[in-house]
Amino acid sequence: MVFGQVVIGPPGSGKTTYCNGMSQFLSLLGRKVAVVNLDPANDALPYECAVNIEDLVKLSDVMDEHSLGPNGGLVYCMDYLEKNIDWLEEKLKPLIEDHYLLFDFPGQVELFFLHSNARSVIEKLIKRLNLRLTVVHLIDAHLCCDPGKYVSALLLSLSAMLHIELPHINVLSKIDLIENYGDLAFNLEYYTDVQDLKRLQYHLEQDPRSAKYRKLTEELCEVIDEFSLVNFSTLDIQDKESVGNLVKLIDKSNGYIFSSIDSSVVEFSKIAAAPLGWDYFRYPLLVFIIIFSKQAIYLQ
Ligand SMILES: Nc1nc2c(ncn2[C@@H]2O[C@H](COP(=O)(O)OP(=O)(O)O)[C@@H](O)[C@H]2O)c(=O)[nH]1
Ligand SMILES: [Mg+2]
Repeated sequence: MVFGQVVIGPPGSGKTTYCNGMSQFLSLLGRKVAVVNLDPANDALPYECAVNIEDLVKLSDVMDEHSLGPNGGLVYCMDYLEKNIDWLEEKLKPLIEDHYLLFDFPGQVELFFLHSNARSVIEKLIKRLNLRLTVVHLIDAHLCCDPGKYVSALLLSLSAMLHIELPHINVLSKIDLIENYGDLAFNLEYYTDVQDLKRLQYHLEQDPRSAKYRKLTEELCEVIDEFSLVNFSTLDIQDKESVGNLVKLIDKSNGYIFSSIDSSVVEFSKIAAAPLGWDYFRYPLLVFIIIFSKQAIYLQ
């Protein structure tokens, strides 16, 4: 079984930095890690990538040839990747023997709640290569400083969870910088636990830009509340403890923590094949002697 992570999130949320930091952290834990760059807009990669979408399709070529902007170009690239999924499968086959996979996806958020191409790429890989993947959705923590942006981050997270349908962990990234943006309206737990969104209303109304969307925002908050699916972990990629806590969560969600059970299946099969060697009622001989001698004393 092959385990890994699908790293998504808006542009600048820290996906590439995360893949770099996470691959180094996991390597220190003794795992063999392969990072797969599926973002054709990533330039100057900080990590050594095992597979690069640039070898299949280049965003600049697509934009030139089809007169597309960067967003349209990225949708085209994902479409092209889906059509050429065999190329990616062939590249990954040698790695799945013993590697843990990290997929660095593009930041265009519509790819993960509107279009089906990226989801289809992930589904095909899971089926063909028998992968166990968790989606790690990075959201820049500074969005907590603006109630309107925070609600849109919640909505984006919920939409991505419902669209991709995989084990999913939402993460407030760059949490080390949050103090730089001034005081939050509530303590950090309020934002990570996503409790009682009605309390945001007062703060939303303070912003004249949000006032005119009051009713809409209220309804959106109700939808998020009713689904009750979104919460956040936090991450400072430079902090060992922070990365370690996230790894534990991810390992639980994709089943990595149970992977060593596979090797014990061999041991279990030995018991299954052998004649019944355990007896619910059996006592060691010594226990029998003690019970028997006690009874003998009692009878005297
Ligand atoms: N302080 C801090 N900066 C970060 C962290 N993660 C990413 N960054 C910075 O955020 C910027 C965008 O990161 P990048 O990985 O390119 O984002 P991407 O577009 O989602 O791939 C870069 O300048 C990173 O150095 C973090 O945990 N803490
Ligand atoms: Mg990137």
